[in-house]
Amino acid sequence: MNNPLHAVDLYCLTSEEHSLGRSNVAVVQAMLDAGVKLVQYREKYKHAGEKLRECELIREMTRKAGALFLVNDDVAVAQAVDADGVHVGQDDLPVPVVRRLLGPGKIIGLSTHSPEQARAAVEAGADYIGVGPIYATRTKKDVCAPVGLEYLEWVAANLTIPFVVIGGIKEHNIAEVKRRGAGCVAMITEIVGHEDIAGQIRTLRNRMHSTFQEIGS
Ligand code: TZP
Ligand code: MG
Repeated sequence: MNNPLHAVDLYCLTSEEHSLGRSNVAVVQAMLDAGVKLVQYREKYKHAGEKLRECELIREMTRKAGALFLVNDDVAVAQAVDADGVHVGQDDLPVPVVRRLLGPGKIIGLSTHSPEQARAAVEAGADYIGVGPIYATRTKKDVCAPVGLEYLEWVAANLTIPFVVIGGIKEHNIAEVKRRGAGCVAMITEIVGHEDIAGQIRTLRNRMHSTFQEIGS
């Protein structure tokens, strides 16, 4: 499969509690207006009915914008709105089970925190892996200790499937993760927690792009 994740540089997630009073839907619209090509709906504090209503809207919006739409954890909601895929963690449904439920054409991402978990993710048929938390973060409640830049470097050197770095990534350290081999960068609070989401996305993209030129790859 020509993996669409290879073409994504900025991976945006929702989190209404960090969105300065704005709704997930409004935040996603701002992301799409800024040209974002992948959105993951991540919402830990809402019931299924409300998640479904938001995801129906976001599905329409992402389709119109030509952006990929993934749902965190909730396979049923993803299926109901025909999302492009699901992102799961180590304690969620196993990748082969999600694959059986979603079918072969959908994208499945799995969070990993070690080389062993990364190899197991590839073996299990994940389409991409999450690599993190790179730095300390307070955004995720049940988060493990930072995995550090060494694990990122290991993934960059040893795996061929796409990977997404996440956890504590900010304007000031985005150049560092790019230098250590990150292609695709995921951020929550650095984007949803900014007054001017579109402007912040432009700033982050510029930072990523200038690092790209600097390392010449
Ligand atoms: N997975 C690992 S760290 C994290 C998730 C969902 C939270 C990242 O949030 P932030 O605000 O970009 O540190
Ligand atoms: Mg999860």
